[in-house]
Amino acid sequence: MAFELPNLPYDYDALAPYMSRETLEYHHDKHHLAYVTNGNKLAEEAGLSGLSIEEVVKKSYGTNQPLFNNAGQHYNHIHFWKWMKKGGGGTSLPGKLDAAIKSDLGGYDKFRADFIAAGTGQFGSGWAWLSVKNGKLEISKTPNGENPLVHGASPILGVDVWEHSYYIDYRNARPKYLEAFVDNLINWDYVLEMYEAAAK
Ligand code: MN3
Repeated sequence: MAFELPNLPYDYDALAPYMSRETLEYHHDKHHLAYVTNGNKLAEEAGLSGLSIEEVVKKSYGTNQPLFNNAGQHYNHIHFWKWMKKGGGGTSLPGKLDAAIKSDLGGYDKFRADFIAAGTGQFGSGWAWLSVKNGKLEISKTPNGENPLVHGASPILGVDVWEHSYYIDYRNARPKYLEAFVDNLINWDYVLEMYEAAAK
């Protein structure tokens, strides 16, 4: 099925001051739209336009880099919008996630530090991730449009560290953006939803 640009699940002003209307307008309306438009063209050329986004991402990895870049970024952004909400973040996690973060990652404070370090340490464009692999949570980072799906893991939370995601609001202060994302934006209910789906 053809890729489609999803609407943002909130108003363009909803995430301010942590992520501005201007950032969302450029990031969603222009960057994400370009991944959808280019992804559809390349998927059709590759004869893969009938497949789900997850299948296109996995099939194009290592075989069709232009398609993978766009399909990967489409997948990443579909979820990225939903991984944020107004009044998100903070330390009140759903019980099941809180317990898993304690047992697999050493607790919330260590998760926060390691997740921010992964995003800060990604050289150039990319993403930091919280994923489920072999039944356990893990933190990782990937370059460009890559994601944990192609490394045998199920992503349940990701943060975009391309400059287009933070340069308008934070300029070069990527760590400040990552702190604001964790402390004020994460939609833990959606993370839980993906965690439960990954555990099945
Ligand atoms: Mn982006």
